[in-house]
Amino acid sequence: MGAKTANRRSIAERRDDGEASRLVVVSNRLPFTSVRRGDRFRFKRSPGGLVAALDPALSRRGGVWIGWPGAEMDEAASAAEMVPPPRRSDKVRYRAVPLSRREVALYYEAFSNRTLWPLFHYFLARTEIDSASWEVYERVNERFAAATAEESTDRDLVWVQDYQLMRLPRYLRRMAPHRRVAFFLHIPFPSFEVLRVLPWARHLMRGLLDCDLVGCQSQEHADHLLSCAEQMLGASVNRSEGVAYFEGRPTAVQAHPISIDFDMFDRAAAKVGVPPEDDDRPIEILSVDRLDYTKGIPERLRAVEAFFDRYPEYRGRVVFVQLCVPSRTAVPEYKELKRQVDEAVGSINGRFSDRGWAPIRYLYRSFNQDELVSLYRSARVGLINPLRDGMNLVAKEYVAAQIEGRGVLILSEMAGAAEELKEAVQVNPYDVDQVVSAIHRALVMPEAERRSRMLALRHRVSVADVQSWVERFVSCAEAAADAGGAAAARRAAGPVDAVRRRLQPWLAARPTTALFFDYDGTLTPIVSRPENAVLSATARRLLRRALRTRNLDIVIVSGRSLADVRNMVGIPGLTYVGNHGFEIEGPGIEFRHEALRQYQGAVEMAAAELATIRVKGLWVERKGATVAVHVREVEDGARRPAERRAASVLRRHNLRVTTGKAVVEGRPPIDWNKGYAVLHVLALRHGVDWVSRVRALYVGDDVTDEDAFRSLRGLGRSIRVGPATQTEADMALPNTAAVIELLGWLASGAFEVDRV
Ligand code: ADQ
Repeated sequence: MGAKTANRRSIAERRDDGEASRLVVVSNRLPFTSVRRGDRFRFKRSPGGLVAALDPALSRRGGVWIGWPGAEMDEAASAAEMVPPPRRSDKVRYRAVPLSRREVALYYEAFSNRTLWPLFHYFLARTEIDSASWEVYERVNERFAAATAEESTDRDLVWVQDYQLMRLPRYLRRMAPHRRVAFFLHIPFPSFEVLRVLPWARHLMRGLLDCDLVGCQSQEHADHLLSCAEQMLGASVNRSEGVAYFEGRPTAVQAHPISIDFDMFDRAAAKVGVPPEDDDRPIEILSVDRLDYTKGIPERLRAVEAFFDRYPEYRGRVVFVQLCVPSRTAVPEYKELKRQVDEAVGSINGRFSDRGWAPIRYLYRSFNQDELVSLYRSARVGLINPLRDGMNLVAKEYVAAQIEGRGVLILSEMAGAAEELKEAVQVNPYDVDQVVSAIHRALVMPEAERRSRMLALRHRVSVADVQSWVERFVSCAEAAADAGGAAAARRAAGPVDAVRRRLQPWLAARPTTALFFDYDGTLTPIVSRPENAVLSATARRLLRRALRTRNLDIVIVSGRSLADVRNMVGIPGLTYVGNHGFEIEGPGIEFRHEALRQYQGAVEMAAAELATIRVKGLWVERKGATVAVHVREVEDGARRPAERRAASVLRRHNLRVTTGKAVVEGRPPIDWNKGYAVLHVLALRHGVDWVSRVRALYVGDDVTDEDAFRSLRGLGRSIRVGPATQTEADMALPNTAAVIELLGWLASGAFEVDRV
């Protein structure tokens, strides 16, 4: 079934019960600018592909477009006056979210354009980190969410656009838990290592994971988003299905490459006459960009200069046409970029110009569509090599205008478009030599090769145009929302989610978290021989990550000897508690209980006597401070008597006897256990008044862990692993796998989100 059919049917289904499912588009800007003229507003329509694509979809289905009208908040005007008055026949309404001057400065110019924009385009050095602008970004997103909640119903599909509104879904979900929400990111989604630079990265991720669908420009961006969901929030991710599960609900994460109105460009190009190939006029190489540092204009100009140096025979025969649309002209960085570009063009033209020929034609203004198409049409080469770009529509527009298939597209491999436009000559825009070679190759490329490449590109863009982008996105969003509702209900019942939901607000209320994990039966499943209880690679990876997580303190607690448990886990830097608490070692802690020396002789003598017991399957483990008799491999009928015998030997040596899972242990008869050890560690690491600053959580499965559960009652929280038993613990998890899943979430530090 094609996307179109799926889309129509789902709309029809919803109309059966009388009310239509409308499309509610939310974007930073409305598709027009409201300008005050006296006591009324005038509306100037914004040009652009997105407006042209969404408008027909909105009119077909009916809906609302919510956004900022471009005008500053106006004491004298209400939001209703800032949008065109609705007419009875209109199926589309507009809702203005007015912004104050300060909000525009901090939410839009600062956080959106000086923090998110450079960071998401991998310009770390240009990324400003400022909590005041983050605060305003939050508040504005909340306000957009309130307007959206008011304007939509649970039948509608809310479609949020772009990086200015990444927190909106979080607020909307709180205000309207059953809204169907989808999000499309027009810019690249960066890799984990880049995104983590942002102190509020987790908050953004949470915002996105409150959607039913998040669409990215390319599969690579979608993959980055899934990794960040996993690593920052501990979400469980299914890469092959493209789904992240978080807080009991799934979010589909998919590539939905945006496109252009192919037919419109194709028709417009057909109206423009094209000069014959053997014309004497210089060959044109065309670049079209908003003047933005991500587009790599100075880098491109360096390549142009290097080209005329390396291939002097093209002087007088080739002209580079650089079109720039003015952009963000009030921002100092953009003013500086403009100066840099002006200077570079001047210097290259000064160097090479000759008898009426200049190597660069530089046009700094906006062009209307016909002028643009005519330039595309006459250019032999489209040089589209941004340093980083979400998609880059110019590349697709150039292709659509090549109706004879003569032109060559040189495309940056850093643009989202590179994933689709495989037949372009692809370049690394930072590699000036490679760009120079690509220009030369394009100029000498035989016509047959040019045509086969360009016709293949045209086919790709014509079948995936912007109308099919809208339809496919909407139908995938509806499918994800409908499937997600059911899946959310199923998963919400999951034990890890239940525990996570209870822990989240509790953990978030203190700056530091101390996590205590028992080893056998908690981090690893119980096996018959202790030496076989090997930590899984996943558990080890998560513990390593947890060790690096800010404000997280990890302690491994075990009945094993200290050396043994340290060796089994094998991660330096953690705190280890061995021998049920008699030995502790970790950063800044070196502890052996003072009574150990006193009872060492008794432990050794008991161990020697126990070693003389001849029962098949029974074996004795000397653990230094304590001794254990293992009976798991003793056959059923003989186990109880063997346990009794071992216990009586231990008692005779004045040792305290504890019975665990198929093990009898003897230890010094002093009041000390895992529970005391846990409190001791907390006091040593965080001071005696740790309760006011630290959340302590203990996870264990054994009877000896009950001491820790008891010690933490009222001070911390505890989780018992395994089948329901009588326990002192507050919560339960069914098995080791569930513990590891919870560890993933804890290691991600996701619970910290609400601490801010
Ligand atoms: P932009 O960064 O604005 O968009 P791009 O995709 O290239 O980048 O779109 C630019 C648009 O402006 C094109 O439609 C082009 O025709 C037009 N344009 C460029 N120069 C012009 C000029 N001098 N006069 C008139 N029009 C001009 C963001 C992301 C992109 C993503 C789009 C859409 O940064 O990566 O492709 O959104 O999702």
